[in-house]
Amino acid sequence: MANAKMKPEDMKFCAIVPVFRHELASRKVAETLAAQGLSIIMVDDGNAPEGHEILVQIAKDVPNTTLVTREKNGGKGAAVISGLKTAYEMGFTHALQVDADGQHDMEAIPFFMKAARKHPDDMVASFPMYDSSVPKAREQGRKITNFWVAVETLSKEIPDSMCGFRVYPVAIAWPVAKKIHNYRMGFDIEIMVRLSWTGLKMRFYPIKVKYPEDGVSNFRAIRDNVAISLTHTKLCLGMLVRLPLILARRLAKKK
Ligand SMILES: Nc1nc2c(ncn2[C@@H]2O[C@H](COP(=O)(O)OP(=O)(O)OP(=O)(O)O)[C@@H](O)[C@H]2O)c(=O)[nH]1
Ligand SMILES: [Mg+2]
Repeated sequence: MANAKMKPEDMKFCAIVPVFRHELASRKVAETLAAQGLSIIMVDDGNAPEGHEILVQIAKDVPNTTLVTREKNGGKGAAVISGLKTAYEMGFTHALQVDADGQHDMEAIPFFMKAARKHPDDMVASFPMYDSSVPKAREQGRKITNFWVAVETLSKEIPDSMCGFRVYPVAIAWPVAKKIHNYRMGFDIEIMVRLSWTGLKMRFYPIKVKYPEDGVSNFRAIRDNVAISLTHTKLCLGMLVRLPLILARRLAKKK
């Protein structure tokens, strides 16, 4: 793997922030990331002209912010793929993916960066700790996804695949991400499962998540849940194809 034996001093961190209809909340997110010394790749996922102007201004105001503009809205997955491509091209070794709506506890960033520095060749990801503001249906959907991800990876190594707060080792994640054609909410799940299939070690830590920061959610119950179900169907088939490989790797690990 390209990142093997990477030394902590060679690591170059950035944050990827996909933005759709969250341009107002994203300023505080960007300022907090910059205050932690992070370079920022903000992806404008086809926002309306007024939203785009706000993001242009944020990129001017907040140090080390690069704005990637997608002409048309493509979905969260499409936005993160654009962000990872830019991170790869700019030479960043690690990318912290974080939502623009400020749902994630930004105070956890130093902890996650420290974990990534300690384990530069691994994926450092999160599982959500909700307060009472979480919609029950979303919590239920997450449990169903957790079940299917355990089937798809034949393991319990991924306690959560939907939380959009995670640190990717870019040289490993980008080659996988660029082959994924899952541009909406299924992306976070699919890349996690596919990275697990490559044998990438994953480390999970809790993060506090609240609902909602600015009241804007792009999650569409029917459209996104249908897409997520299709994602699981595809990944279950993918698991069957890779079954010998997954089992062989499991056996090798046990020895
Ligand atoms: N859903 C969605 N999000 C997008 C899109 N493009 C970029 N994003 C960003 O992806 C992140 C996740 O979107 P949210 O609408 O917060 O979706 P979510 O966090 O799964 O849903 P909630 O838990 O209801 O907030 C945010 O930073 C969005 O601004 C898009 O087309 N659809
Ligand atoms: Mg959100």
